[in-house]
Amino acid sequence: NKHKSCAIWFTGLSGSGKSSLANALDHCLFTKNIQSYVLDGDNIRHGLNKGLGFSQIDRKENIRRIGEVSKLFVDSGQIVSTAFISPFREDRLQVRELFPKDEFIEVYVKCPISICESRDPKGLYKKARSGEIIEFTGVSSPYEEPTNPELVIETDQLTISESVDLIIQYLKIKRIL
Ligand code: GGZ
Repeated sequence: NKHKSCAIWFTGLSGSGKSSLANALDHCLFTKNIQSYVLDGDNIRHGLNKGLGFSQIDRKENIRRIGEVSKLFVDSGQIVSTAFISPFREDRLQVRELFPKDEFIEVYVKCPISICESRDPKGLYKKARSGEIIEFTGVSSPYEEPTNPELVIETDQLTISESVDLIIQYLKIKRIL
């Protein structure tokens, strides 16, 4: 079970399916006896990044720290999957530059906002539309689409398991698995 370690950087709108995909991939890697870990809002924004909000400056710092932590996971030999909106191209580019080219895989989790909004599991889009939440990505704060992601996964077109298969296939082609 020798594998290369890398960071799999999921980016996309709230409700696009980043966390679901990262967790499904993590589970799949676990069944292959590959060391893997998921960083997401639950374990980062409530801990290390408690106190950071959603202004452009706070998001930048959020992403910068997550990039540095991801690097530590890769140094420790794991495959780390991160599930953050990371809406700004410049911030994602800054993270990319922390890694050798073949150890950073940007996955654009692409989904029309109308569908993300119809999912709205936490009712956040509704609150954003009413103005109860300000600077909400896609509504009142920008999402800058990746221009050159390693992978694009259209979550309104594929099941989670089909999406995981695409990522696994990519990792095999790149000789990471
Ligand atoms: C975007 C927000 C906001 C605002 C709270 N804008 O669907 P969720 O709930 O579970 O995921 C969203 C999460 C986004 O945090 P990230 O750390 O991924 O964002 S970033 O990468 O831009 O720093 C959403 C919730 O936090 N949330 N307020 N204003 N998402």
